[in-house]
Amino acid sequence: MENRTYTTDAAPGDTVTVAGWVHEIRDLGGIAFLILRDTTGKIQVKFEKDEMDDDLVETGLNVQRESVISVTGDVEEEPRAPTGVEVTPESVDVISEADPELPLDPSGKVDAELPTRLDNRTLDLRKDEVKAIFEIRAEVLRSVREAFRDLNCTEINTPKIVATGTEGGTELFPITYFGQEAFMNQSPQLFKQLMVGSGLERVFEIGPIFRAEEHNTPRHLNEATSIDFESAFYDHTEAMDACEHVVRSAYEGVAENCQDELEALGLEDEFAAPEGDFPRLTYEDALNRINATGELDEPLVWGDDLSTEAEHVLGQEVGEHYFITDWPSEIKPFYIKDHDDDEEVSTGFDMMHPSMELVSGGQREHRFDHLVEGFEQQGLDPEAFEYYTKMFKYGMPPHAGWGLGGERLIMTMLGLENIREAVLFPRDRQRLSP
Ligand code: AMO
Repeated sequence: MENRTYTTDAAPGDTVTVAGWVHEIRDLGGIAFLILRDTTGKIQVKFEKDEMDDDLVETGLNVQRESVISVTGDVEEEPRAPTGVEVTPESVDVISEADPELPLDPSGKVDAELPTRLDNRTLDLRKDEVKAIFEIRAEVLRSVREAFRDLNCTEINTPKIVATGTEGGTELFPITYFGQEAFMNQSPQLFKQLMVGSGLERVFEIGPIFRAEEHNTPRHLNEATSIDFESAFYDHTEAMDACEHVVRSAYEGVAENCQDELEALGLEDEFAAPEGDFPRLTYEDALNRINATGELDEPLVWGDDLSTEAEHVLGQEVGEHYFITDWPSEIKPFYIKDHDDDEEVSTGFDMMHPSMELVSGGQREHRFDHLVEGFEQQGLDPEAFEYYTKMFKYGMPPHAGWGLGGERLIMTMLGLENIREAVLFPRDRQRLSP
């Protein structure tokens, strides 16, 4: 639109054309105010009924809320207006009239349940506090990319339609691929590993992962955004350092560039980037600390995975981001390397927020014979993965990496109650559209 001025740029003395949505109309009798909203903010438009053309007043005050209009007029200082300025209109153009019945109220005066909000995301994102989540999400991804650049990584994109799963067979979404069975990829795991053996060495990917999780929970999605890292010549401790850098950078980017958004969410005072190094607890330490609280019905024993409840108990004990290292080999996937001096213990790690797991990673098995053995032990057919394993015969460096759940990072950062709040159009058991 030619000559359009954003509402926040409209300064006293200017003649402007502002365009956006009718947020509110307040008719006080002789005088009426229309509040116009655009992506930058809101501006007051003043109608003095006796002094203005009747048609202009009628157009401006009879328009339905949430209609798209443009207003041309002079901007003046007005301390009583919400932003300190107001526009006296010369013309009002109704560009797209809204239905009087709205499925949800973007002014937020009437609360809507999450399903209604998700069904009407366009209207939902007209609310400052909802829009703020997605502005912050964009900032997180920008900061994360920047952090990967600090680490000299190359961004890659790998296939989402694949022939085999990697993260457990029951969570796969099968699809038909020209008459052949195929799946939506659960993780870029094998592809990112293949790239550390290429000339690229250190890579990252930000992309969708697909998990056919059986149950709806507040922290699981069927399509999530994974932030994946993999580096040649890294061990698991170096991978953890990189993980810390990336997560901290995401927080710092938001703290630095999203003050208005944090304010819209009421988080401006409490938001802070994690300070200091993330504590690194071994799995054994973790079990001991959980068991010592006596809060679980049954104490955990070596080889148990951590239940949601166990994660909460430990999260409360630690109270900040932390790693759990040295997991039992038997509960980590085939691609995770065991410690050289004890094959019962793996180099696998998880990075936790006090409320949930955010990251899994580890050093990888790069020795061909051990890798093939690992497949067999997990009941997977190494031949189905030949495209992957064979590259381990042609010079594969030791390497390590991790995968970070993008929505969980945003959810925990902003204290959202449901992971769906951090996704525009979530996919879960009930939700395939929009
Ligand atoms: P994992 O399966 O633990 O590891 O996934 C890594 C991280 O991705 C996020 N995540 C999810 N978020 C929302 N909904 C889901 N259904 C979901 N599933 C996973 C979590 C989790 O910690 N290949 C390995 C990573 C690696 O070793 O590099 C992997 O996929 O935050």
